[in-house]
Parts: sequence; structure tokens; C-alpha cells
Amino acid sequence: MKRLDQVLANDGVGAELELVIKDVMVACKDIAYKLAQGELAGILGATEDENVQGETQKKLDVISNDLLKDILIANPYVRGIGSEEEDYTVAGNAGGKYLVTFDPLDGSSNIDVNLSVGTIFSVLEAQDDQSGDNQEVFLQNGRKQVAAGYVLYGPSALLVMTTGNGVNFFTLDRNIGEFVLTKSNIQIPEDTAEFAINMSNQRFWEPEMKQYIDDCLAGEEGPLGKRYNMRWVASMVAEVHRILVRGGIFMYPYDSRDPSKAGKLRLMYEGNPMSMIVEQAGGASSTGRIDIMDVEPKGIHDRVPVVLGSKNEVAKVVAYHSK
Ligand code: AHM
Ligand code: MG
Repeated sequence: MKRLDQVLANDGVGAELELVIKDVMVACKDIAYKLAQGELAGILGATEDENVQGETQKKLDVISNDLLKDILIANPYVRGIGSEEEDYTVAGNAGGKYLVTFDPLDGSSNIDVNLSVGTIFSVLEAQDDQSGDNQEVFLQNGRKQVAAGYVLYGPSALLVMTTGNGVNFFTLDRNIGEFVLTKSNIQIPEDTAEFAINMSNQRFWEPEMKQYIDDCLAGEEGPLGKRYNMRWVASMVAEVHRILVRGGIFMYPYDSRDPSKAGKLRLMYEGNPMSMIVEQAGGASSTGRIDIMDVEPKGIHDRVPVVLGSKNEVAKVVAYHSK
């Protein structure tokens, strides 16, 4: 079986980027081991702090953030990092070529109930010589990503990643402490009859999204002509992983609960990396109106409406928005 470093070398990934990805994995393995220990490691429960998004931080959000931040800012090739749990971007090495953004523990409402969570990361190249504590250097659209991935901490820990050459699955072999290749060249089925959305927000959606979901619920007799199934794990990493394995469509659309926010999910460390993975696996990813990776960020914590998954179903949702 091939190890992650062998696959990266085969894909022609340069030594510097490889060392950045390997450091992300050192932190992720540590997170995986801590999660597996659960209550025994004393890492469950909330802190008394809120992050910049106004969300209460879980102990494990903070621990995971510190693991990733500490190893990455010490990496000579990392100019800086941006994290869901850091108010501002943090400088690494002034000579570093790469910028890493991450959500250290996504789906964190699942931590205390022992359900799936994940780490999401995205790597960009610094385009000029500004320091990594200046967020301007990060403000590039998703097409500029040179690598994107997530680690899903489920019954097994899985790394799913792309460097622009297709999508591979790696499983953490705890006996040797390495991620080994377990599936390559992942392709998302183009059609699906399975959607994932938090239905409790329905009354806050735009009319186009309401109409699409109403038509899904109408089943065979409705305009979409098929009977849909629904899933909602409340963990984007788990939803995207299900879609990579068996197809589907995941949506966290714009809603009017807080008009200052364009959606719940964040562009630079949730929307963009997941979009790169999904597109590299033959799927599609949109705000409902434009491709997520074409959205120009204005701030490191920008939010974005997300519609991603099986290509033909995403195209239907986009068509509802252009009516
Ligand atoms: P988080 O980064 O604070 O964990 O929030 C992101 C998560 C996603 O993983 C998931 O799709 C969504 O929030 C679930 O939201 P909700 O609780 O509204 O269902
Ligand atoms: Mg998140």
C-alpha cells in the first residue's frame, strides 16, 4: 500500500508543499488520537470563550486549533495561517511560500455526542511579499488553491485530499501512524436523489431554494419526477464524504436569520477547499448563482451560501436561481 508521501511524490508535488501537508497531518493524527480517547483525555465540553463568529468554543476546537497553528507557523515554508478559531491571520515565516487556512474541527456540535467531526484545510501560494499577519495576502479566490483536503474522524480516520490531480482517500493506519492510500481517483455520481439541508431554516431561505426543496418533497408526482431521500449529519465533512462515496447534494444556502451573513459556512476554510475536492471528483459547487471558487473574498472569515455535490443536481439548483 502507498503512503501519503509516496502519492504526493508520484503526483509531482514539490518538497516544500509536501512538508506543509505533512505538518497538517502531524496535527490531524494528534487530533484523531485525542478524539479516540474522548472523555478519557478530558477534552470534551465547552470553554468559556467565544470565537470571532460569536460561537462558543469547545475545548477540542481550541486544542485542535493550537496543534495546527503551532506546527504550521514553525514550518519554514508557511508564510501564515488563517483559522476559524483565530480572529486574525497569524504570521509564520516571512520567507515562506504557502498560506494555510483551516477549520480545525468542523461540525463541533457533534463532539460531545461522539459523532463525526473533521478538519478542513486549504493551501494557497502567497502572491507578494506581505507578512502572513496581513489578511490581504490571503484574499485570493478558490481557483488559486494548490491543495485542499479534510480529515474525517469517524469510525476510522480518513484523509481526503487533492493537489489538483484528482481526489484520493487515505486511511490512518494506527499501527504505523501513517495515512495510507485506500481509494484513488474518486468520482461523484452525476445524478442523485439524496439531499442534505437543515430543514429547520426553511422559513428563512430565499424563494428559489424553498421552491427547489418543495419540488424535491413532491417526489415522483412533482416537477423533478423522483422520490428523494434526506440526510443531515450537521457535520459538513461527513456530508461531503457521503457525497464523494455515493453521490448527493449538500446545501447550506443563504438565509435571512442574520442579514449581515451570507450563509453559515465560511468561504476560505470551508467552501473553497470542499469545492476544490468536489470539482476534482467530477462534481459541482455553487452559491446557487456562481461557482464558489470564483467568489472573490473580502475578509478571511467571509461567509458563502453553499450548494455542492452531484453535478446534474447542482445544475438544477442553479437553474432555479436563474429563473
Ligand atoms: P462549525 O464550523 O462551527 O462546526 O459549523 C459548521 C457546521 C457544518 O459542519 C455543518 O454543515 C453545519 O455547521 C451545521 O449547522 P446546523 O447546526 O445549523 O445544522
Ligand atoms: Mg466549520
